[in-house]
Amino acid sequence: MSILKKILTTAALTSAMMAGAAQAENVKIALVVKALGIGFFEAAAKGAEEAAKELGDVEIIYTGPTDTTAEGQIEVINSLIAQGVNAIAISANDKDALVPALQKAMERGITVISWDSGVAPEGRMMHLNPSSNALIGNTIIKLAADNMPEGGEVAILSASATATNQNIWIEEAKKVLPNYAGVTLVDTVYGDDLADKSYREAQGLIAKYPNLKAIIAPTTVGILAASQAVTDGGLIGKVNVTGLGLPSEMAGAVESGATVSFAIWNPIDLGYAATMLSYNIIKGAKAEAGAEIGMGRMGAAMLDENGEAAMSDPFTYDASNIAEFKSIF
Ligand code: RAM
Repeated sequence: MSILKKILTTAALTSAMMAGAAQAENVKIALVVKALGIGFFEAAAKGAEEAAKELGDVEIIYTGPTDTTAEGQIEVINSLIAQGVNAIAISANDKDALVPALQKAMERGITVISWDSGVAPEGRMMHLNPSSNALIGNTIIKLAADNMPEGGEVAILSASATATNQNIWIEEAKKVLPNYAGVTLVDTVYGDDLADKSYREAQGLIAKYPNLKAIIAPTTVGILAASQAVTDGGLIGKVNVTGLGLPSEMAGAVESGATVSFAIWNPIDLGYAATMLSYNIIKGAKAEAGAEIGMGRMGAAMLDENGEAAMSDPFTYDASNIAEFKSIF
Protein backbone atom coordinates (compact mmCIF):
# COMPACT_ATOMS: atom_id res chain seq x y z
CA MET A 1 0.00 0.00 0.00
CA SER A 2 1.42 3.41 -0.93
CA ILE A 3 2.12 5.85 1.88
CA LEU A 4 -0.52 8.24 0.51
CA LYS A 5 -3.14 5.49 0.40
CA LYS A 6 -2.21 4.48 3.95
CA ILE A 7 -2.65 8.05 5.21
CA LEU A 8 -6.00 8.34 3.40
CA THR A 9 -7.20 5.00 4.78
CA THR A 10 -6.18 5.98 8.30
CA ALA A 11 -7.95 9.33 7.93
CA ALA A 12 -11.09 7.62 6.69
CA LEU A 13 -10.98 5.16 9.55
CA THR A 14 -10.45 7.93 12.12
CA SER A 15 -13.39 9.94 10.87
CA ALA A 16 -15.56 6.81 10.77
CA MET A 17 -14.56 6.08 14.36
CA MET A 18 -15.28 9.63 15.40
CA ALA A 19 -18.72 9.48 13.77
CA GLY A 20 -19.34 6.22 15.60
CA ALA A 21 -18.29 7.75 18.91
CA ALA A 22 -20.54 10.78 18.38
CA GLN A 23 -23.44 8.47 17.63
CA ALA A 24 -22.73 6.37 20.71
CA GLU A 25 -22.97 9.51 22.83
CA ASN A 26 -26.48 10.30 21.63
CA VAL A 27 -28.95 10.47 24.48
CA LYS A 28 -31.75 7.96 23.88
CA ILE A 29 -35.15 9.16 25.07
CA ALA A 30 -38.07 6.74 24.72
CA LEU A 31 -41.47 8.35 24.36
CA VAL A 32 -43.81 5.56 25.45
CA VAL A 33 -47.46 6.15 24.55
CA LYS A 34 -50.71 4.47 25.63
CA ALA A 35 -50.98 2.75 22.24
CA LEU A 36 -49.65 3.22 18.73
CA GLY A 37 -51.92 4.68 16.07
CA ILE A 38 -53.44 7.50 18.16
CA GLY A 39 -53.21 10.91 16.46
CA PHE A 40 -52.75 12.77 19.75
CA PHE A 41 -49.56 10.81 20.51
CA GLU A 42 -48.31 11.15 16.95
CA ALA A 43 -48.57 14.92 17.38
CA ALA A 44 -46.68 14.64 20.70
CA ALA A 45 -43.96 12.67 18.86
CA LYS A 46 -43.59 15.59 16.44
CA GLY A 47 -42.86 17.82 19.42
CA ALA A 48 -40.36 15.29 20.77
CA GLU A 49 -38.55 15.29 17.42
CA GLU A 50 -38.53 19.07 17.45
CA ALA A 51 -36.87 19.05 20.90
CA ALA A 52 -34.35 16.42 19.74
CA LYS A 53 -33.41 18.55 16.75
CA GLU A 54 -32.96 21.58 18.97
CA LEU A 55 -30.81 19.65 21.47
CA GLY A 56 -28.69 18.02 18.76
CA ASP A 57 -27.56 14.89 20.62
CA VAL A 58 -30.87 13.15 21.22
CA GLU A 59 -32.44 10.13 19.58
CA ILE A 60 -36.19 9.70 20.13
CA ILE A 61 -37.59 6.20 20.32
CA TYR A 62 -41.34 6.52 19.80
CA THR A 63 -42.98 3.34 21.02
CA GLY A 64 -45.97 1.79 22.76
CA PRO A 65 -48.20 -1.28 22.72
CA THR A 66 -50.86 -1.97 20.11
CA ASP A 67 -53.66 -1.67 22.68
CA THR A 68 -54.06 0.54 25.75
CA THR A 69 -53.07 -2.02 28.38
CA ALA A 70 -50.58 -1.95 31.24
CA GLU A 71 -49.35 -5.44 30.23
CA GLY A 72 -48.42 -4.14 26.79
CA GLN A 73 -46.56 -1.18 28.28
CA ILE A 74 -44.66 -3.42 30.75
CA GLU A 75 -43.33 -5.45 27.80
CA VAL A 76 -42.25 -2.24 26.09
CA ILE A 77 -40.55 -0.97 29.28
CA ASN A 78 -38.64 -4.24 29.74
CA SER A 79 -37.37 -4.11 26.19
CA LEU A 80 -36.28 -0.46 26.62
CA ILE A 81 -34.37 -1.45 29.79
CA ALA A 82 -32.63 -4.20 27.79
CA GLN A 83 -31.77 -1.68 25.04
CA GLY A 84 -30.20 0.62 27.63
CA VAL A 85 -32.10 3.83 26.87
CA ASN A 86 -31.28 6.92 28.92
CA ALA A 87 -34.86 7.97 29.64
CA ILE A 88 -38.39 6.67 29.53
CA ALA A 89 -41.11 9.32 29.25
CA ILE A 90 -44.42 7.52 29.51
CA SER A 91 -48.15 8.21 29.25
CA ALA A 92 -49.45 5.47 31.53
CA ASN A 93 -52.28 3.01 30.95
CA ASP A 94 -52.36 2.30 34.70
CA LYS A 95 -50.85 4.34 37.49
CA ASP A 96 -49.88 1.40 39.74
CA ALA A 97 -49.34 -1.62 37.49
CA LEU A 98 -46.30 -0.06 35.78
CA VAL A 99 -44.51 0.82 39.02
CA PRO A 100 -42.36 -2.34 39.45
CA ALA A 101 -41.11 -2.25 35.84
CA LEU A 102 -40.36 1.48 36.04
CA GLN A 103 -38.62 1.05 39.40
CA LYS A 104 -36.42 -1.56 37.75
CA ALA A 105 -35.63 1.00 35.03
CA MET A 106 -34.69 3.65 37.61
CA GLU A 107 -32.49 1.14 39.48
CA ARG A 108 -30.57 0.69 36.22
CA GLY A 109 -29.97 4.45 36.06
CA ILE A 110 -32.71 5.25 33.56
CA THR A 111 -34.50 8.57 34.01
CA VAL A 112 -38.25 7.94 34.26
CA ILE A 113 -40.94 10.58 33.95
CA SER A 114 -44.63 10.37 33.16
CA TRP A 115 -46.53 12.89 31.07
CA ASP A 116 -50.17 13.15 29.92
CA SER A 117 -51.31 10.14 31.98
CA GLY A 118 -49.44 9.72 35.25
CA VAL A 119 -47.60 6.97 37.10
CA ALA A 120 -47.80 6.80 40.93
CA PRO A 121 -44.97 8.86 42.54
CA GLU A 122 -42.92 5.79 43.54
CA GLY A 123 -42.68 4.73 39.89
CA ARG A 124 -41.37 7.96 38.32
CA MET A 125 -39.25 11.01 39.06
CA MET A 126 -41.87 13.57 38.02
CA HIS A 127 -45.16 13.89 36.15
CA LEU A 128 -46.11 16.53 33.61
CA ASN A 129 -49.82 17.29 33.42
CA PRO A 130 -51.03 19.00 30.24
CA SER A 131 -53.05 21.45 32.34
CA SER A 132 -54.70 21.73 35.75
CA ASN A 133 -56.79 18.59 36.33
CA ALA A 134 -59.55 20.58 38.03
CA LEU A 135 -59.71 22.96 35.09
CA ILE A 136 -59.98 20.10 32.60
CA GLY A 137 -62.71 18.45 34.69
CA ASN A 138 -64.71 21.66 34.77
CA THR A 139 -64.10 22.38 31.09
CA ILE A 140 -65.57 19.11 29.83
CA ILE A 141 -68.79 19.60 31.84
CA LYS A 142 -69.07 23.28 30.92
CA LEU A 143 -68.69 22.50 27.20
CA ALA A 144 -71.71 20.20 27.46
CA ALA A 145 -73.76 22.43 29.80
CA ASP A 146 -73.28 25.58 27.68
CA ASN A 147 -75.19 23.90 24.87
CA MET A 148 -78.10 22.56 26.91
CA PRO A 149 -79.68 25.59 28.63
CA GLU A 150 -82.65 23.52 29.76
CA GLY A 151 -80.43 20.90 31.38
CA GLY A 152 -80.85 17.18 30.80
CA GLU A 153 -78.94 13.92 30.66
CA VAL A 154 -75.27 13.59 29.76
CA ALA A 155 -73.04 10.50 29.64
CA ILE A 156 -69.28 10.08 29.60
CA LEU A 157 -67.42 7.96 27.06
CA SER A 158 -63.92 7.55 28.44
CA ALA A 159 -60.72 5.83 27.33
CA SER A 160 -59.65 2.75 29.33
CA ALA A 161 -61.02 2.19 32.85
CA THR A 162 -57.49 2.39 34.30
CA ALA A 163 -56.27 5.51 32.42
CA THR A 164 -54.89 7.83 35.10
CA ASN A 165 -55.63 11.07 33.29
CA GLN A 166 -59.23 10.37 32.23
CA ASN A 167 -60.05 8.99 35.69
CA ILE A 168 -58.81 12.16 37.41
CA TRP A 169 -60.64 14.42 34.95
CA ILE A 170 -63.88 12.47 35.45
CA GLU A 171 -63.47 12.70 39.23
CA GLU A 172 -62.93 16.47 38.94
CA ALA A 173 -65.91 16.79 36.58
CA LYS A 174 -68.15 15.00 39.08
CA LYS A 175 -67.08 17.41 41.83
CA VAL A 176 -68.31 20.45 39.88
CA LEU A 177 -71.42 18.81 38.43
CA PRO A 178 -73.67 20.28 41.18
CA ASN A 179 -72.70 23.76 39.86
CA TYR A 180 -74.54 22.99 36.62
CA ALA A 181 -78.22 23.02 37.54
CA GLY A 182 -80.31 20.42 35.74
CA VAL A 183 -77.37 18.55 34.19
CA THR A 184 -77.44 14.86 35.18
CA LEU A 185 -74.68 12.37 34.54
CA VAL A 186 -76.43 9.09 33.74
CA ASP A 187 -73.52 6.78 32.85
CA THR A 188 -69.78 6.40 32.24
CA VAL A 189 -68.57 3.85 29.69
CA TYR A 190 -65.12 2.93 28.36
CA GLY A 191 -64.00 2.64 24.73
CA ASP A 192 -60.35 1.86 25.61
CA ASP A 193 -59.10 4.46 23.08
CA LEU A 194 -60.01 2.00 20.34
CA ALA A 195 -62.07 3.54 17.54
CA ASP A 196 -64.42 0.58 17.02
CA LYS A 197 -65.04 -0.11 20.72
CA SER A 198 -65.62 3.62 21.37
CA TYR A 199 -68.10 3.74 18.47
CA ARG A 200 -70.04 0.76 19.83
CA GLU A 201 -70.07 2.20 23.35
CA ALA A 202 -71.42 5.51 21.99
CA GLN A 203 -74.15 3.62 20.11
CA GLY A 204 -74.93 1.77 23.34
CA LEU A 205 -75.42 5.05 25.22
CA ILE A 206 -77.67 6.41 22.49
CA ALA A 207 -79.82 3.27 22.58
CA LYS A 208 -80.02 3.11 26.36
CA TYR A 209 -80.78 6.80 27.02
CA PRO A 210 -83.34 8.13 24.52
CA ASN A 211 -83.27 11.56 26.20
CA LEU A 212 -79.50 11.91 26.12
CA LYS A 213 -78.46 15.50 25.33
CA ALA A 214 -74.67 15.12 25.26
CA ILE A 215 -71.88 12.59 25.14
CA ILE A 216 -68.76 13.89 26.87
CA ALA A 217 -65.61 12.09 25.68
CA PRO A 218 -62.42 13.27 27.41
CA THR A 219 -60.37 11.36 24.84
CA THR A 220 -59.46 12.22 21.26
CA VAL A 221 -60.31 8.70 20.11
CA GLY A 222 -63.65 8.62 21.96
CA ILE A 223 -64.90 12.03 20.83
CA LEU A 224 -64.23 11.24 17.18
CA ALA A 225 -65.95 7.84 17.40
CA ALA A 226 -68.95 9.30 19.28
CA SER A 227 -69.41 12.10 16.75
CA GLN A 228 -69.42 9.45 14.03
CA ALA A 229 -72.02 7.37 15.91
CA VAL A 230 -74.24 10.44 16.34
CA THR A 231 -73.87 11.34 12.68
CA ASP A 232 -74.60 7.79 11.49
CA GLY A 233 -77.60 7.61 13.83
CA GLY A 234 -79.09 10.79 12.30
CA LEU A 235 -78.93 12.52 15.68
CA ILE A 236 -77.07 15.73 14.85
CA GLY A 237 -78.79 18.53 16.76
CA LYS A 238 -80.25 16.10 19.29
CA VAL A 239 -77.14 14.62 20.92
CA ASN A 240 -74.15 16.97 21.11
CA VAL A 241 -70.72 15.32 21.30
CA THR A 242 -68.06 17.18 23.22
CA GLY A 243 -64.93 16.68 25.33
CA LEU A 244 -61.28 16.62 24.28
CA GLY A 245 -60.35 16.24 20.63
CA LEU A 246 -57.84 17.11 17.96
CA PRO A 247 -58.88 19.92 15.56
CA SER A 248 -57.40 17.92 12.65
CA GLU A 249 -59.65 14.94 13.45
CA MET A 250 -62.73 16.88 14.58
CA ALA A 251 -63.05 19.42 11.76
CA GLY A 252 -65.70 17.34 9.97
CA ALA A 253 -67.76 16.88 13.14
CA VAL A 254 -67.74 20.61 13.86
CA GLU A 255 -68.66 21.41 10.26
CA SER A 256 -71.57 18.93 10.33
CA GLY A 257 -72.76 20.13 13.75
CA ALA A 258 -72.29 16.73 15.48
CA THR A 259 -69.91 18.59 17.79
CA VAL A 260 -70.63 22.21 18.65
CA SER A 261 -67.35 22.73 20.49
CA PHE A 262 -64.54 20.82 22.19
CA ALA A 263 -61.25 21.60 23.89
CA ILE A 264 -57.64 20.48 23.93
CA TRP A 265 -54.13 21.73 24.68
CA ASN A 266 -51.26 21.58 22.20
CA PRO A 267 -50.01 17.96 22.04
CA ILE A 268 -46.91 19.00 20.08
CA ASP A 269 -45.87 21.29 22.95
CA LEU A 270 -46.54 18.48 25.43
CA GLY A 271 -44.24 16.00 23.64
CA TYR A 272 -41.64 18.72 23.23
CA ALA A 273 -41.76 19.60 26.95
CA ALA A 274 -41.63 15.94 28.08
CA THR A 275 -38.49 15.46 25.98
CA MET A 276 -36.81 18.62 27.31
CA LEU A 277 -37.60 17.59 30.91
CA SER A 278 -36.22 14.07 30.37
CA TYR A 279 -33.05 15.50 28.86
CA ASN A 280 -32.48 17.99 31.66
CA ILE A 281 -32.98 15.31 34.32
CA ILE A 282 -30.52 13.02 32.51
CA LYS A 283 -28.07 15.94 32.56
CA GLY A 284 -28.42 16.39 36.31
CA ALA A 285 -31.50 18.49 37.07
CA LYS A 286 -33.02 17.25 40.35
CA ALA A 287 -36.69 16.28 40.07
CA GLU A 288 -37.81 17.22 43.59
CA ALA A 289 -40.55 19.33 45.17
CA GLY A 290 -40.02 23.02 44.48
CA ALA A 291 -37.56 22.40 41.63
CA GLU A 292 -37.82 24.31 38.38
CA ILE A 293 -36.78 22.24 35.38
CA GLY A 294 -36.32 23.77 31.95
CA MET A 295 -38.65 22.88 29.07
CA GLY A 296 -36.88 24.79 26.28
CA ARG A 297 -39.22 27.20 24.46
CA MET A 298 -42.03 26.24 26.89
CA GLY A 299 -40.31 27.84 29.90
CA ALA A 300 -39.82 25.85 33.10
CA ALA A 301 -41.85 23.25 34.98
CA MET A 302 -42.31 23.99 38.68
CA LEU A 303 -42.66 20.74 40.64
CA ASP A 304 -45.22 20.61 43.45
CA GLU A 305 -45.04 18.39 46.56
CA ASN A 306 -46.17 15.37 44.49
CA GLY A 307 -43.48 15.94 41.89
CA GLU A 308 -46.07 17.18 39.40
CA ALA A 309 -46.19 20.19 37.12
CA ALA A 310 -48.87 21.51 34.76
CA MET A 311 -48.57 23.21 31.40
CA SER A 312 -51.09 25.49 29.74
CA ASP A 313 -54.88 25.89 29.83
CA PRO A 314 -57.04 23.95 27.39
CA PHE A 315 -58.30 25.93 24.40
CA THR A 316 -61.81 25.67 22.98
CA TYR A 317 -62.44 24.99 19.30
CA ASP A 318 -65.70 25.56 17.43
CA ALA A 319 -66.93 26.60 14.00
CA SER A 320 -65.26 30.01 14.38
CA ASN A 321 -61.67 28.77 14.64
CA ILE A 322 -61.47 25.09 13.63
CA ALA A 323 -60.34 25.84 10.07
CA GLU A 324 -57.36 27.77 11.38
CA PHE A 325 -56.10 24.93 13.59
CA LYS A 326 -57.03 21.77 11.72
CA SER A 327 -53.76 21.68 9.80
CA ILE A 328 -51.59 22.11 12.91
CA PHE A 329 -52.59 19.16 15.16
C1 RAM B 1 -56.35 10.47 23.97
C2 RAM B 1 -55.51 9.83 25.04
C3 RAM B 1 -54.67 10.85 25.79
C4 RAM B 1 -55.51 12.05 26.19
C5 RAM B 1 -56.21 12.63 25.00
C6 RAM B 1 -57.08 13.81 25.39
O1 RAM B 1 -55.53 10.79 22.89
O2 RAM B 1 -56.36 9.16 25.94
O3 RAM B 1 -54.10 10.25 26.92
O4 RAM B 1 -54.74 13.03 26.83
O5 RAM B 1 -57.02 11.63 24.43
